Amino acid sequence: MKKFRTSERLVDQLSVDQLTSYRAWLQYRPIGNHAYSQEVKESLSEIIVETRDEVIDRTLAEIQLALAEMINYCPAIHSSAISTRGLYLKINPDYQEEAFTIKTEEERLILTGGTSRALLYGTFHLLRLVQQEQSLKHLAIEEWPKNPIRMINHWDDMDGSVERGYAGRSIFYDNYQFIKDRQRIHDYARLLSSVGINAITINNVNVHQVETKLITDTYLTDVKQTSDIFKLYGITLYLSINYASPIEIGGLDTADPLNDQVREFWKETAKHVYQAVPELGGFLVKADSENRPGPFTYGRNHAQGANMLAEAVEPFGGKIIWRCFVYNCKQDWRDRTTDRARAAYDHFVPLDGKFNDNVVLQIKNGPMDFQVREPVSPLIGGLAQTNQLLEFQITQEYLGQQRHLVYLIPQWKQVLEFDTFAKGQGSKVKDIVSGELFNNHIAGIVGVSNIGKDLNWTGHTIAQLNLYGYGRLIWNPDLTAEQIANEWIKLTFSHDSKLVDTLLSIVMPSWEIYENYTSPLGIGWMVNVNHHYGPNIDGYEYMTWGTYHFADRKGIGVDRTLKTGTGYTGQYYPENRDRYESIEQCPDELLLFFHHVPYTHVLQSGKTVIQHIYDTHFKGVEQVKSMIKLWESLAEFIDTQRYQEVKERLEHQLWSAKEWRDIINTYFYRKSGIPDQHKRTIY
Ligand code: GCW
Repeated sequence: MKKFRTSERLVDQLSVDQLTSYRAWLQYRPIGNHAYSQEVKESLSEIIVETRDEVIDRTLAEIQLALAEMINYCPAIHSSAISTRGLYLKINPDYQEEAFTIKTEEERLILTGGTSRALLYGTFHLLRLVQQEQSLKHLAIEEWPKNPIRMINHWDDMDGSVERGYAGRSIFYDNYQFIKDRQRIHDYARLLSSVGINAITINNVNVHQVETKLITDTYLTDVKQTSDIFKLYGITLYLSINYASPIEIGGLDTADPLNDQVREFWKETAKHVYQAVPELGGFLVKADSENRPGPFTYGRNHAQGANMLAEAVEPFGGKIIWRCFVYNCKQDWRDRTTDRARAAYDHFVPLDGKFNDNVVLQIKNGPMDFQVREPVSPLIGGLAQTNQLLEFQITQEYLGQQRHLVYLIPQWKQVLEFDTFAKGQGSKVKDIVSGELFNNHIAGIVGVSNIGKDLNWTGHTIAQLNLYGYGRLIWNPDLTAEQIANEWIKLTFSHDSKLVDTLLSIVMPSWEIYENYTSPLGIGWMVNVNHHYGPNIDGYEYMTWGTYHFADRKGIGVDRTLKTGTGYTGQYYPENRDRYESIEQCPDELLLFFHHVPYTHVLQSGKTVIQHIYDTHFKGVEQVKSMIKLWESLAEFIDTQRYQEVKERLEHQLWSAKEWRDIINTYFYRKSGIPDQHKRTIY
């Protein structure tokens, strides 16, 4: 058995430590516990499977690889039982497509799935249990994904760069060509399917000139070859398209959705694309957003735009995923009446119920743009008759760009658990985006990828946890952030209890720590323009992007109330509206998102806003110092490469946190003239 099946070519070039980084959570470390390893060998002595297809072949290869590595045993595969032991793989068409059960029956383990894809998921689940050394003797596992679509969006451009990518270049493209060696894509597909991802877009939502041709013969063979790889792992490929394609590649002078020639162009194009890639999931569209073309140019609305495309892909079972990140990015900063936070709701709620069945709207989790703290987008719950997908950002654009250690699952948990009150109490986001609350045909969650060509996939080793956690969380939103991190630590490093506990104490508070030393109380931004890294409080204050904090010598915050502000609070159902509208009841962490208050305003915590700013910023830096100490205590448990890489990033994080602390504290001290009660150093 080769050391590492999926990357033979890479393996020859890599050191043991490098390979460890590359393997991420699929380590398959040898199991030292002899009794347990014996138990696994007996339970999985052989594999019985009656039907075969390409996904089942992957499944079988995975079991053989994993067991060879973990217990040095390679089970034989049979089409019918020859002993009373072993793992039986069965397909039961009565199961939901992706559901599986794993049951111990006498001496045998029975893994039953709705389809071969479900067997693949069940296998990864079982192998996770083995790596965590959990007994297989009395299994009665029943699993099904809460979200039907579990998708990754790549913002990869064909020149090989990745928009908002912090882990190296694209694994798909270089110099406007598909990369010929597709080993990385294989290994990536395998990682994704191991956490239940079932859909992917491989090109940026900002579709530039060359990428517009992905739906033409120039690239369709490559698209098909890429799709074939993902298909092996049960993942459906989608493409981002340029709304202006009829002009750019169709030779027309318009992209008006009601124009007959435009409609004909899309019908023909869809037909052609589906001939080449019959399994394609559909198209993802960013229209009328941040200078991208869209139906507004022709005085049409987004339902007209989306439905025209939906009709074109409908004969082939295709879907149109339409993004709701639509706002005026050319706003005048002097204009206090326009509020970017309102935009998605204002554009799309009037169109509720007007989209075709094969259209699904993709909504960012917050009304602005993936900040460290935002309220939940009121569009979720606001749309009662429209398919919708929730969009998270796994890549840490505003959260330290994978140089800072930030565990994102706690943030996403808050979003999913948020009660919208759309149908009364208990109308949680997780039940809306799963399609359950409003009985949607198409539903689920999308995440913007955080991987690239870096050997460890994510730049920061601990950022692997965000990808792992994303998959696990959207499969089952009821898992806690701690459970997910616990699993990941055991799979990725070891189950030594000191390591597990220490690493948990590093990752669990990391989001709050990042918030402590960056943008306070829900106000957001305060970053450098364009690249969005590091502090620059007024960076966006006098620009066109609609992201302002309005700090002056007396106070700070955006008044989004109905009474005196932009009226944004009115987009929520009454329970949330009233809570956010009231200065007294608005949660502290969102106060400046909803209200403009004096620095001396007293928070629910009992502190003034200004003292809160000073305290959290001093505290945040101390917390990063503690993280480093904790990490250093793990040196003996972790291979040199991963240990050093994380340590270096943590040291940079400390430097950066100090910059944030001193710049923010100094800025607000100079603006307000109010000293720190504890007389710490402010410049
Ligand atoms: O967060 C912003 C990013 C853009 C991105 C855009 C979007 C792909 O800064 O880089 O473009 O959102 O989500 O469309």
